[in-house]
Amino acid sequence: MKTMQQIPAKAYHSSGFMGKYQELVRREMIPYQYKVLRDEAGNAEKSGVFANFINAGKTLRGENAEPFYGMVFQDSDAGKWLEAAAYSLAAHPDEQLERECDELISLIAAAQDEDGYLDTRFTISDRDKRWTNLLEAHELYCAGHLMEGACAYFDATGKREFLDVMEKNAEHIYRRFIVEKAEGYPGHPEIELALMKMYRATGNRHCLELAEHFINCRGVDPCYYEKEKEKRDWTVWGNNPVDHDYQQNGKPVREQSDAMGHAVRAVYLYTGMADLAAETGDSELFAACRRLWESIVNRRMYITGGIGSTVHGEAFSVDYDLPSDTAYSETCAAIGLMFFASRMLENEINGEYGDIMETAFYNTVLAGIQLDGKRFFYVNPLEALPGISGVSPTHRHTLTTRPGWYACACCPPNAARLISSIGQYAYGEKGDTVFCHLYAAGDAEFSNGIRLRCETEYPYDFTVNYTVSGNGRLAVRIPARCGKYVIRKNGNNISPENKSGYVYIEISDGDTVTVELNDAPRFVYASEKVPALTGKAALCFGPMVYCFEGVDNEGDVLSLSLDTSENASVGEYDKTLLGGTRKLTAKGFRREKQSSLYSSEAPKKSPCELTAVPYALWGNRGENQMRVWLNIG
Ligand code: FUB
Ligand code: ZN
Repeated sequence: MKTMQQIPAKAYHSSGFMGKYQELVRREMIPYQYKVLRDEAGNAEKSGVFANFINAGKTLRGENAEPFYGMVFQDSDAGKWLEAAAYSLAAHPDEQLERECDELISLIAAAQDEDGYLDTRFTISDRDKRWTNLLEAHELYCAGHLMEGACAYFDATGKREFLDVMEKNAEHIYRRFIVEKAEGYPGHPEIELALMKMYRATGNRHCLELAEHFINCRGVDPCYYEKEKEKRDWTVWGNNPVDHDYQQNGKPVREQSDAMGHAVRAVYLYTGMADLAAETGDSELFAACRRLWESIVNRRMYITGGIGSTVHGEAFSVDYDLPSDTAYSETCAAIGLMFFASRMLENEINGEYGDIMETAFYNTVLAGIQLDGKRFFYVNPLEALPGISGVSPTHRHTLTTRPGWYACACCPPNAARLISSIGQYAYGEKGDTVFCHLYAAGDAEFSNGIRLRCETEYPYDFTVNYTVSGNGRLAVRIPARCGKYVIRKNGNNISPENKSGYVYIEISDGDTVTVELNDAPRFVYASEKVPALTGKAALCFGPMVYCFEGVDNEGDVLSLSLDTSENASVGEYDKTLLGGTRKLTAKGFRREKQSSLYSSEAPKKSPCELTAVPYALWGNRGENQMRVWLNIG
C-alpha cells in the first residue's frame, strides 16, 4: 500500500526559483537540445539522434541508409528530450514544439520493426546481433527511456501514437523474456522504472510483470553475462562480465546492502525496486532498498548530493572515499538519486528522503547547467583548479567550464526532463493529505480536490506561505538541518507534531499556512572517516552548498582557510549576480605566497574575508579556481 503518490507533472505550475529554471528549460534548453539532436547546433558535438531514426526507417523500407552514428545508447536522448518537451507542453501548450515532437515520434514509429523491436543501432545494421549483448548494448535502456518519453507525452497531449509504439515494444520484450523465457537482465537498469510508468499509463499488466521479472532475476544467476559473452564474437567496449559488483548482479537484489558499481545504473535499479515495492507492498524488497539507501547517504555521498566518486567505471568507490578534486559525481547520478528518494517516499514518509532530494537538486543537478541553458557539466567535482583539472591524467574528467554537448550526452536532456517535471518531486498526495516535499513556489492541484498556492523566495529566504483551497491535511517537510521553525495557520502560531520530518496541519478552504524555517549560514564538517576532508569545513546556507571561487577571492582560493569560530554572514539578494543570488562572507586567513616548492619556514597568514557563492552556480564566470571544502584555521 503506497504511503503517498507523486502528482502528475502537469498538476504544478511553477513560479519563483523553480519557475525560473522551468522557464530556462522551456525557452533555452529544449529548443537548443532539439537543434543538437538534429545536428543543427553549430559547434556542439554531433548527435545524430534524428538521423539515426531516419536511417533506421529507411533500412526497414529497403531504402539506402547512412550508417548509425554515436553511442550504442544514442536513441535514449530522443526519449529524454521528448519527455522534457512533454512536461513543458503540459504546462505551456506550444504548437510548434508539439509539431516538432510529433515529427520525431513519427520517425520513431517508422523505425520500429514489425515485431515491435525498436533500436536504431541494431536496425540500421547488425540485425543478427539483437539481444546478444545485454551487458553492453543498451537495448533495454533505450527502450526504457523511450517508454518514459511516451508516458509523459501521452499524459501531456492525450495522443496515443508514441505510447502505442512503446507498448508494442514492451510486448516484444515480454514475448522474449517471459513467454520465450530468454535468459538475462538489463546491463544498464532503467527499463524497470520505465515499465512501472508504462503499467500505470496503459494498465497493461505485462509491463508490471516484466519489471518484476527483471528485478527478481537480477543476480540470481550472477554469471549470466559471462555465459552471454561466450556465445558472441563481438563487443561494444570490451566490458568485463566478471565484475559482478560493478553490474549489481553479484547477488539477488533483495540480498544486496552496499551501493556498488556504476552509480547511474545503481540508482535507476534501486528506483525501480522501490517503485515495485510500493506498488506491490513487498516489504522484503523495500528493506533491501532501505539498506542500499543508507549505504549511499551515510557513507558514499558527497555533501552536494553527488554520488559515484570514481571516474573508473563512473562508479561508487568504497565507504568514505569522497575526494573533492577527482570526484565523478555525474549529473545523471544525482538525478537518479532524486528518483530513488521520490520512490522511497512512496514506501515510507520520512523527511530524510526529501532532504536528500533537495540536496541533490539544489547542488549537483543545478551545477550541471550553465546559466544560459546551453552548456552542461557531466562530472561535478567539488574542487576545480585550472592547470590541473581537465589536464592531469588523474583529473582529465573534471572540467573547469561546461561544454555545449557531449559524445555521451546522457546528462543534458536528463536535467531538462527532471526540471520540467519538478512538481512530481515537490508534491505528493494520499487520500485527503497533500505532501510538500520541496518548497516549490507556484500552484499545485491534487486529485483529492485540494489546491495549494505556494509563495516563497526559497532557497534564498525561508518563509513559505501556502494558501489553501479545499479541505484536508497539509503535510510539510521540515528539513532536518532546521532545529527551530515556526508554523502559523491563519496568522496564529500552531505547534503540530513533527512526525518523521513532516508536520501535519488540518486545512480548510481559504486557510493560509506559513512555515518559517530557521536557516542561517552554517559550517559543515565531515566525519573523521572521510580522509579527503580531514581538518576541513564547508559553508552552507539553506539547502545550498556554497563554494569559494577565485573570481571572488583575489584569484586564488588555494591559500585560503576558514575561521569557523566566527559566524558567516549573508548578503542581500543581488539580482545582477549570477542570475540572482546571495553571497556569503566568512572570516578566514590568507597565507603568504611561498617562493619555493618546499620551505622549512612556516607560512605566515593574515586575516581576511572570504566570499562564497552557491556551488550550483560555479563556473559561470570563465576559467576559475573553485573549492567547496577549505582547511580550518
Ligand atoms: O550508459 C548510458 C549512460 O551513459 C549512463 O547512464 C551514464 O553514466 C553514461 O555512461
Ligand atoms: Zn549522465
